[in-house]
Amino acid sequence: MIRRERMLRMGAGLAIAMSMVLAITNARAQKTPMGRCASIGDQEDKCLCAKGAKACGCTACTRDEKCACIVAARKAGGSVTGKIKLYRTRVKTKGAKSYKDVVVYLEKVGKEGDFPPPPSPARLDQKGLVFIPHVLAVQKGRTIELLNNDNDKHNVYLLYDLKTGKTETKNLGTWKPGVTRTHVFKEPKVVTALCKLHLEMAAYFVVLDNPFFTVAKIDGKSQVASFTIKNIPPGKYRLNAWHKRLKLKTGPVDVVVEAGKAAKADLTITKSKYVAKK
Ligand SMILES: [Cu+2]
Repeated sequence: MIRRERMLRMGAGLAIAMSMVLAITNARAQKTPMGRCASIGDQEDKCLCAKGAKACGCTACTRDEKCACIVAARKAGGSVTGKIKLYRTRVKTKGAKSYKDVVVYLEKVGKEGDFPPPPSPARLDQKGLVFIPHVLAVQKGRTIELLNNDNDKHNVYLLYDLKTGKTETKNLGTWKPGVTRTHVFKEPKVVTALCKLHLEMAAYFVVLDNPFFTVAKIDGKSQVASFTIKNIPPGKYRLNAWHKRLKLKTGPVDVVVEAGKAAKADLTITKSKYVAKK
């Protein structure tokens, strides 16, 4: 009898807690729709509304495909699509620390502040003694959640080169299983992430100026990667790429983006010794 009562009381407590969570969620949901739509971050086909953004006049954001902001951006913007080929080399594309990832990005688009980072966080997980993903491309200013989904403690230790040529280090700390911490990079750079407790763990943050990038994957068999960067405002840009070991054979290429059209641009990456000297 006593046990039953306790169960009932727990059930009632749970119901109250759940209704409180629902009430809070509803209150939040009601607040956001009147905000203006910022941009389509990270090429996601989702509407990302952020307060104070002036990029479009979407006053009733629906956060989905039908959002007027997305439709307008698609009509107004163009895309860049192409292939990344390897010159005189092959890479391993299997395994947690493979060489399959190529970050393709546009160097300068618009003015500072034209494309605020998405309000939703990016994620770097730690699971099975592996950082997931191995390469995380992220817009500067976007919050990154650093998860520990293992049964063991993990540490995140950052390494990056300064403009002076020196290497800077930053220890973000060590945390327990189930704990998530956050970090924000304010400047574009390439950062290596390590775990001091598990020396085999490594990941790369490629921090970029704007949301016009993608992480292309090299196919193991063909050794070619395909990419598309969408919703780009019309203009002339420089297309660049980052790979953890290979470099662009002839440097960044110029691309002209026109509204509603797909510009084609192929890139070749290779070992440093084959990179064309300027
Ligand atoms: Cu670790």
